[in-house]
Amino acid sequence: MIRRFFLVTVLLAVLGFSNAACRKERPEPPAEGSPDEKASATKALTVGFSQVGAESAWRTAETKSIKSEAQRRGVNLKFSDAQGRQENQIKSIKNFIAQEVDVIVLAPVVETGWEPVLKEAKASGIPVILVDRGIEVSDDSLYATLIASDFVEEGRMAARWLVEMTGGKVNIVELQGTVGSAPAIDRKRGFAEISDQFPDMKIIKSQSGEFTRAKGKEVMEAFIKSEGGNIQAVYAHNDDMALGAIQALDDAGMNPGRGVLVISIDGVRGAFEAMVAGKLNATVECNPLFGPITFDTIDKLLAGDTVPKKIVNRDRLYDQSEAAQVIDSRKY
Ligand code: GYE
Repeated sequence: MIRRFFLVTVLLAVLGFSNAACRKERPEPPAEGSPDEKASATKALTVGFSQVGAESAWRTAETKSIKSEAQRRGVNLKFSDAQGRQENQIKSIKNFIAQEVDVIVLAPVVETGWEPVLKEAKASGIPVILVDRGIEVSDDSLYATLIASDFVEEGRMAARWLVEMTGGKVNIVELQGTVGSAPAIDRKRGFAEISDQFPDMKIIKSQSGEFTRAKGKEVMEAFIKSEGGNIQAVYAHNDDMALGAIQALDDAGMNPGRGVLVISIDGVRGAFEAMVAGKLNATVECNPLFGPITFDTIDKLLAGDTVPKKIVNRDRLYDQSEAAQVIDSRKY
């Protein structure tokens, strides 16, 4: 009797122990096909997201979209705001690697300088998804995919609109985005591709306004000081800088939207408000709502499905003619 009791106790202890050890390694999966199966598979996911910062309304909308989609799907999102600095992004990627996240999502502030840290991620077997901005690397196996708009085409769209409005005769000042960033480089290139075809379409000044409203205003004030009445149009690489420039033009009594044409890129609510007020002429939409597509892509990647190397978001231009009609339906 005593012997049997002893055996049972030992057996239970062993079973209990091995069960606990198992549980530590991997949680009991839900029964196959059960309604919770899919949700709980996603729930186990940990994703590190290294964001550029909060320089613009566009950026804030992107952050919100990714955070809320993560929450909706029960993904454990580790969010890191780099405050516009690449070294902060590199640090946070190293942290994500140390924490053994399942996937890293990176919105890279600039195009170059990523190889060493992405090699570390690759060596740890952690896939990296680039969102919204591309990078320059010699080995493109360092990232799984890039989800972004075609910034060159956005620049072309802005320039074509200006050609239509002016017949290709116009003096332009350009407010560039963050130096070295993909959208600043490509939006400048796309615009120039078109404007170069018109000898009287001249970019008389071009400088970075760092994608912010405050810097856009400051640089515009300097442009007004040096060029004054020569300025016939403003091309801003994002809406925030255009809104800053509009303030500077208003302060100088230069009548933005009429006396001086203003065109920008992003399509945020503030831009639609400025179009309704007649101060901004047009904006090229660049959709920041990355949440759903980012997590759909992560699911595909982890399921072993082939994911294209580049997923391109489609953009279009809005001008004052439809701003009032669509403003209420805008999602950001
Ligand atoms: O246009 C701008 C921003 O990378 C596409 O970054 C993005 C750009 C966007 O801060 O507003």
